[in-house]
Amino acid sequence: MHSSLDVRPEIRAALDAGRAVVALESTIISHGMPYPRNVETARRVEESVRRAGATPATLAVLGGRPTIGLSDSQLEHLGKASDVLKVSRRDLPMVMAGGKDGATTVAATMILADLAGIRIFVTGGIGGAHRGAEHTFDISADLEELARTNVAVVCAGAKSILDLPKTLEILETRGVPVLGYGTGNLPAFFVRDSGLPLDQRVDSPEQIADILHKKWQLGLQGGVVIANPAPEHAAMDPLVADRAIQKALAEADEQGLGGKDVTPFLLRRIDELTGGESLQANIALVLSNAELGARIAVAFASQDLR
Ligand code: PSU
Ligand code: MN
Repeated sequence: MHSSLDVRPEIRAALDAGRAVVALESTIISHGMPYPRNVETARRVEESVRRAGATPATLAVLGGRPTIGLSDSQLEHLGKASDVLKVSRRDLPMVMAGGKDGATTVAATMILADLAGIRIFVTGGIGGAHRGAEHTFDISADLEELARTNVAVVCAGAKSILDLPKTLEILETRGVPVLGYGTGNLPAFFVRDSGLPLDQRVDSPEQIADILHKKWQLGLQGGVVIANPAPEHAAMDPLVADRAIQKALAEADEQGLGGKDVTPFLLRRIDELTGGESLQANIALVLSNAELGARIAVAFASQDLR
């Protein structure tokens, strides 16, 4: 275990024993959902991982220390405090040197999970190439991380605030498998189907765990995206979602937003514009991803023992 990490004893014990552990990110808590629903959801997500037989580990940087597994009051702090930084790969050293608190993005969570030896990570949606990326060069560091760090990311695809075709092209170029769970098309977060075909459909956690083992046994560097469509009952009507997304994108453009502020702004505006409907969908899909991620982690750990 890397010496810069603070690891909760429960998680260290599970890792040492080769039991299933699931990493969870914290940017979704600090910058992806409003208080108090964010903290409530973070707790339910941990619970859902436990129910499916794995140990949850929410990751963040606290007082400059990369922390694997948060206490209840630490979760509350991350969800409530307004000065928690959004931390991606490039930000990690500064937040550590400054002794600050940071919520980790998909990219930074993958890095810390990898250092801790956690191979399965659950979130809502990954970052990707933004619309207009050919002019702005705004492409999430998440894609770069997926190309280099050996952690599997269970998500509901990505929101169509992004340019999803470009996002898939980049993942293909960088050698990142995208597996549709029970679907042949990429899910688009609130919306179950983006209409974009994937090359690989998978139908069981065991099949996914086997693919992960094969990839890493061969020494193929990088992650895998496991795209799980939002539960039917909570998914949004594509037209309703799209209207909110278009409006939020136009506002971001008017305000000339750039850099790390773009994604949190869009997430917040879409929640506001849909009067909470998108937040409901968001919560339901994260819970569903947590259950799937835990089942994959259990299968992955048991295949490890063979
Ligand atoms: N997309 C979502 N919800 C999120 C994020 C993205 O639907 O919470 C967060 C994740 O933490 C992701 C980050 O890693 O935003 C990507 O930010 P950026 O586009 O600035 O790389
Ligand atoms: Mn960006």
